[in-house]
Amino acid sequence: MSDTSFAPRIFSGIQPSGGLTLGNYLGALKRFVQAQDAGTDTIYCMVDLHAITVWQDPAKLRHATRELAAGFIAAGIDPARSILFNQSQVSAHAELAWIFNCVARMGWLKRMTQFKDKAGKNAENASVGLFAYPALMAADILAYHATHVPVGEDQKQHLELTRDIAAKFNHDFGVEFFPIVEPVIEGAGTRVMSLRDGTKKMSKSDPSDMSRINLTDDADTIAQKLRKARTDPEPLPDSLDGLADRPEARNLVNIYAALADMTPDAVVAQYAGQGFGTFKPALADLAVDKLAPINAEMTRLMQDVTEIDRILGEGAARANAIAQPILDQCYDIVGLVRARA
Ligand code: ATP
Ligand code: LTN
Repeated sequence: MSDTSFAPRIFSGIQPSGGLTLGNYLGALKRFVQAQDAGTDTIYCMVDLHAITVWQDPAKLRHATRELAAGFIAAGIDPARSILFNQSQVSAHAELAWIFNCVARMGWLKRMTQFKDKAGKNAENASVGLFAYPALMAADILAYHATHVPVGEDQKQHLELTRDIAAKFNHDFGVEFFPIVEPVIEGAGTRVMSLRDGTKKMSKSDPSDMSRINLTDDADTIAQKLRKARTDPEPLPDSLDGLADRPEARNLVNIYAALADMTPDAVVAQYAGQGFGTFKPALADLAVDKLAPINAEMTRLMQDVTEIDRILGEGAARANAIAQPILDQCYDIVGLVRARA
């Protein structure tokens, strides 16, 4: 059920915690561009405050933030039509996150699987920020009264928490102030899996570079990684049911479908009976075809980081103009005195 009392507005974020992967492209960036091109009000954010919940080398963080901005633009985000900025330049995110730290319950955050995965066995030594991460994510979205959030499947639980925070705030203060957001998770590319293990998500933080395709990989590297991707000796079946217990094969079919804008059913119908000796080179050609122009444009944009910083500054000013009045109203609802002229 979507919240009809708020105008449709899309918000999403990506962490500048490393290079972009094919998973980020298919699960997030590609959808961001579709939403923008459909004429929806779109706000996209490089969530640098989320990135520092785990250690980031300052010089690398700066580089990753600019490279991520270049990735957004190269993939088709137009800073004139979408608002594009980095989170730390708009203080409303951190301020609203504090309010939400006081709304969210310990028990809710303890259930978050991303925290458990990222903190691992050494949870006592994880940062407080890593634990509180979902309250900041809720603030990102709700500071703009966004109604729809396109993300990959791994973020579903965080969006449910965002809904819980909005509902509890509205209930506690007797208002209808924050919208109950809708996750937008659909299609074949919402969970791209590792090329080495079809049961693990493709991740920019996986120690093995062979497990992922980076948007900065050149054509030969992409072809080589797909050729070496783990599969099985069977040919492709004639229906998707035949891939139920073949996760690696299913992943490559999904990637093909998402890149070609086809359904996975149509892909197996086209390649039924063919082995991976045929399918993998076809997939490599398709991937290179789609990713090479993005790669080339990122390289070009990265030659002028002053221009990237200018775009982010301008985006931050536009974002702030929306978020600040919402934050002011929120503080007033909570009973925080605002006496400055
Ligand atoms: P890490 O892999 O290091 O945990 P991440 O790439 O998951 O980082 P973000 O950069 O914040 O973290 O993710 C940005 C967006 O990309 C999110 O919407 C996320 O759901 C999506 N995404 C990330 N990995 C995948 C994947 N393998 N398949 C589909 N979508 C993905
Ligand atoms: N938690 C997300 C990144 C993220 C985000 C957001 C996504 C931070 N804030 C707001 C959508 C909306 C991740 O780790 N992929």
